[in-house]
Amino acid sequence: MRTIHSEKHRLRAPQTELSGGRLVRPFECPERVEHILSRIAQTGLGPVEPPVAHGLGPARAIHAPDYLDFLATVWERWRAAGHEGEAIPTVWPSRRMGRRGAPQAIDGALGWYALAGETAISSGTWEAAQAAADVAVTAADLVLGGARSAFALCRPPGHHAAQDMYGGYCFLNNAAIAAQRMREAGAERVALLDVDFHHGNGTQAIFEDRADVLFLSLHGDPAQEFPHFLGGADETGVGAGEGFTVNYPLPPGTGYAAWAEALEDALGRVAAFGADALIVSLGVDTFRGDPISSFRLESDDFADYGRRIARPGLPTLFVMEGGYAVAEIGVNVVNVLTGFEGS
Ligand code: OKP
Ligand code: ZN
Repeated sequence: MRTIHSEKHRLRAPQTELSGGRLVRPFECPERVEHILSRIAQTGLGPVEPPVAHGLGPARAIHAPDYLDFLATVWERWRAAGHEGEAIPTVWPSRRMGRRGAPQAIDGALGWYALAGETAISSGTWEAAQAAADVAVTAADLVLGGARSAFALCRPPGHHAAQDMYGGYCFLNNAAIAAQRMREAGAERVALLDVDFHHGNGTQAIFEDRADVLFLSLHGDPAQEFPHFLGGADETGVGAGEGFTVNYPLPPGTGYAAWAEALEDALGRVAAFGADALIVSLGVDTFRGDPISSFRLESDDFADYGRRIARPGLPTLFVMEGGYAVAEIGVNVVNVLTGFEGS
C-alpha cells in the first residue's frame, strides 16, 4: 500500500492545549507521524510519497469561503490584536445570543468558527492543514486511478471540522474533501466509515443531507465523550440524506467484541448501499492505552478489523485521524493497513 505524507505537518506545532483547566503540551503532536512512518519502514508496508499541490479548489468544494478566509488570516489577526499566546477562543455565540455571522474582532471570530476551545492556533497551522488536504486528495487520486487502497497520512486530522467550524484538533475535513473528490471523479456512491474513538461530527454535518455519501461512525457515546453534542443513534440523516447517516455510540470501557459487532453491522450497510469506494477515517484512539479515550482495543484487534474492512472488496482510502498513545500509534495504524492487505 502506498502512503502519502507531507513534511509540512511539522508546521502544526502548537505549544498549548486547554485540558482540565490547564495549558498542557498538545496530545495531537508531530511525533505521532514520526512513529507511524518508522513503523511503515520497519514493516515494508510500501513507499511513502509526497502529495501533489492542488491549491484550495478541493477544500472549497466542502468548506465555506468565509471560513477559509478566517483560517488563512486568523494567526496574523490574533497577533495584530496584541495577543502574545496562541489563539484560543474564550467566548461563543451560545444559546440566547442572537448574532448570525462572524463579528469584526478576532476574539469574537474565533468563537464564531470554533466548536471547542482545546485547539490552539499558531503560526504554521494553516499551511499544515492545507498540506493535509493535499495528502488526502493525492491519495484519493491513487484509488481513483485503480489502486486497491492507499493511506493518506494526514496531520492535522479532519473529522471534527465542518463546513465552517474547526476544533477537536481539526481544521479542514480531509476525509470529506477526499469523498467529494471521488464523487466528482465519477464514483456514484462513497461510503465513509469513521472508526476514530470520537464521533466525526464534522463529516456528519457535511454529508447529513446527501444520499450519495453514506456516513457511519463507531464512537464513544457523546453523552460521555467529546464532541458531546452530536453522534447519537437517533441522528440518521436529514431530508434527501435520511437513512444515510448511521451512528454507533458505545459506552466507556467498550472492548473489541462489542466494537467488532458494531463494525460488522456497519460493513453490512456499506455492502447494501452499493458503494463504489470506501473511505476509512482511521483514528486509533480506540486503543486501550490511549490517554484521552476509554475503549479497550488491543494492538492485535487493529489487524483483525483491518481484515474485516477488506471483506467488502471495495477500493479503500485510509485517512489518518486521531490516536494519542504515541509509542504504540505506529503499530496500531500499520496493523490495520497490513491486516487489510492480508499480510
Ligand atoms: C480529536 B480526534 C478529553 C477531551 C477531548 C478533544 C479531543 C479531540 C479528539 N478529556 N478533547 O477525534 O481524535
Ligand atoms: Zn479521536
